[in-house]
Amino acid sequence: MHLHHHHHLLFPSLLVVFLILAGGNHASPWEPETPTAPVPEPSPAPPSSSPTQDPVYEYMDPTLPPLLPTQNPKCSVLVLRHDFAHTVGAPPVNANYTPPPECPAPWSRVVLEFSASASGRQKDRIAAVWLNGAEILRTTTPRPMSAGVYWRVRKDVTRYTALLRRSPEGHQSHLISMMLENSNETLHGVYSVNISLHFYRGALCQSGCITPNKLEEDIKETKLEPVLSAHPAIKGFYREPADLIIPISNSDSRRGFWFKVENETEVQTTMVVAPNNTYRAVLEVYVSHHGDDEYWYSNPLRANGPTSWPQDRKKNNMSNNNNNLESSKANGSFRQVVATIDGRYVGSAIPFPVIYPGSVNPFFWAPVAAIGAYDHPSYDFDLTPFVGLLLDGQPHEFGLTVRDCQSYWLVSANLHLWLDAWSDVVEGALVRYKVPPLRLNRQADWKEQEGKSEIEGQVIIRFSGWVSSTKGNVSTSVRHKIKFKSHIEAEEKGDVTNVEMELKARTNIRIEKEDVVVGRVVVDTEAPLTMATVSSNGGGDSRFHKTKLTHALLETRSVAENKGARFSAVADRQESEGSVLMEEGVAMWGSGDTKSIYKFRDDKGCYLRTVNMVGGKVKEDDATVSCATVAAAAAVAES
Ligand SMILES: *[C@@H]1O[C@H](CO)[C@@H](O)[C@H](O)[C@H]1NC(C)=O
Ligand SMILES: *[C@@H]1O[C@H](CO)[C@@H](O)[C@H](O)[C@H]1NC(C)=O
Ligand SMILES: *[C@@H]1O[C@H](CO)[C@@H](O)[C@H](O)[C@H]1NC(C)=O
Ligand SMILES: *[C@@H]1O[C@H](CO)[C@@H](O)[C@H](O)[C@H]1NC(C)=O
Ligand SMILES: *[C@@H]1O[C@H](CO)[C@@H](O)[C@H](O)[C@H]1NC(C)=O
Ligand SMILES: *[C@@H]1O[C@H](CO)[C@@H](O)[C@H](O)[C@H]1NC(C)=O
Ligand SMILES: CC(=O)N[C@H]1CO[C@H](CO)[C@@H](O)[C@@H]1O
Repeated sequence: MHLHHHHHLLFPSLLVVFLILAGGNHASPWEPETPTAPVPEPSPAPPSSSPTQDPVYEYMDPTLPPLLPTQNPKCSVLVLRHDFAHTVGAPPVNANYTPPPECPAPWSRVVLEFSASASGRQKDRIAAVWLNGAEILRTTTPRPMSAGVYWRVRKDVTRYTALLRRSPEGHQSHLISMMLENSNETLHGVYSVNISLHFYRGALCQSGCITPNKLEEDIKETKLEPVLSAHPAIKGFYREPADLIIPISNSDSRRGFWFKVENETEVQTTMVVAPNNTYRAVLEVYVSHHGDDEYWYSNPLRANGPTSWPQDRKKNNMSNNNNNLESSKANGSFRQVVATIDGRYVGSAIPFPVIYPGSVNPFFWAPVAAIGAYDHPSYDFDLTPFVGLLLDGQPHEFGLTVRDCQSYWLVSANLHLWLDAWSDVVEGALVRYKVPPLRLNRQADWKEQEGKSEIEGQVIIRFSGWVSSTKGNVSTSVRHKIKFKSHIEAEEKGDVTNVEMELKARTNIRIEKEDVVVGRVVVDTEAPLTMATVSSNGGGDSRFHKTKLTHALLETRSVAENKGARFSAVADRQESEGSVLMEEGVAMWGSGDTKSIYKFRDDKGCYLRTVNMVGGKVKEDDATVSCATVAAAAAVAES
């Protein structure tokens, strides 16, 4: 089957498959201290601006199609509608959300649909959506180069059922909030946003599920027993939605529920009292990087390293290469978001370097967003081994920090707790805790603006604990391996730069009951990035940058539980090439080609989408659910 994509396609056969990186978030973060340059940015090719301002031009994040069952959602509710015109410094916009009485929980799926349009040219902005202070979507807006731009993000939010349903205390109404700081003063674009929730009940994969050609064999070979598919993220940690979700977020929400982290010594904390009948815990962390760390993945290791990154010129107002101004954007190209309980390390992740729609070369990302830009990945830490420490009825301090960070990061987390309905008191203990520090080998060799920086490190972390509830005495062992390598090089007085990053992480979770293994979860993640830039004088104060960039997010998950096993694999890759003329940090002119290849495979089926954008125009947009095609594409990619 070969399908051509026009906006949104329904894939009845993929009913149960969800977006892992559903839409996109965008927006170059609002930088209050950087005045928006008055210079209009000519659009290279795309949309002729529409005088009627009707949404006519779709920006997209070509990932897995969201769950679109042949059956319609049981209920759909528009929960928030707002025009973000001049919202700098304003608190989040709030609306009451009432769980739909005509389709009460439980739901087989809940899908959040974020649809937005821009009335004109605008910068990209960071935004988030919270439900009762718990984050459910971190997103960036695109960087619309004309009026009429619209886009959609659809995300499986079933894991937030505890926040979406009627609360046990009987409160009918919940608070949904959204933050998007926009300024329509210099660029006049107003962002109009609608947020809806779609509730599904009943089996989502009835008779119409795909019978993939090649997959049958795979299933036999690996003795996998196919079961109902779900969003890959849910497979690993949220097979059943939690009973209670406690936000680890800013209780002073005037500037949003997220915490702003300015430096590595700053630990943001929330006190939490866990119910005495908690038997499982997962911490889900959302992060985004801004300001001096917008390009952390390409930051050199010393303050007066290369200054040719376009963004440095913006801040430092450099018109030529020979001034040896200090770059504020040093500190190396390594960041690690770390979660603690009472000061003790309980989990960490090296964040996937999301490239914002205004970053590197804005013409790369219009109309196709960079990986994760419209729906930032979140990071899950299984805290079940620590549950025993939380069962004393006392408040415990949950902390979030970003190692080696510079100003600023926006961080928040959700503590998902599963409660034993049959018991008032659960017991548990942490048994093993081996958490060596992630030691980094840092090397820098710079002479003026030429040289190189290297950072390398790896660590294996292990902890385990038991929790005894009416579900039995269950031991959970977590093994987390992180491997990181980054190389940054500059030649020709900083005019030629090369950035390479490799990030690999593997989480193994083993669940045992009476010394018998009853479950296993393995999540493998890889995030390679390469970026090569050649800069030259563009005339006057401008600089001309030619960039070639490749990046990818690869993730495989497998879950074995009782007699069932499931797996999923996502490979989301992009290759971009193009030029941009920057003047005082503003893209004056440019062009970009981006090829996106998104591959998904699980025990139920496959999906491949290829979008080829040339000079800002989509030249090819193909999707297929043929596993043979996906396998062939995989073979090509790996050769
Ligand atoms: C928001 O919803 C309203 C009412 O359904 C519709 O007219 C408008 O076009 C929607 N806007 C966007 C950006 O989807
Ligand atoms: C910004 O948007 C608001 C609300 O739509 C409007 O009243 C105001 O005139 C706009 N400002 C500019 C400079 O366009
Ligand atoms: C870190 O940031 C906090 C909050 O802005 C500030 O109070 C503190 O002085 C900073 N620490 C360092 C070492 O810069
Ligand atoms: C950058 O420097 C030039 C020349 O020194 C000056 O005219 C311009 O106003 C400066 N721009 C900013 C944004 O500081
Ligand atoms: C939870 O357990 C602790 C310690 O056993 C006890 O002090 C506390 O009262 C219990 N809390 C509730 C709500 O039962
Ligand atoms: C649960 O099992 C662990 C060993 O796996 C044991 O040390 C602990 O005492 C058991 N707890 C209970 C309440 O039986
Ligand atoms: C690795 C590194 O260079 N870390 C530095 C980051 O910046 C802070 C202060 O801004 C320094 O204290 C760290 O040593």
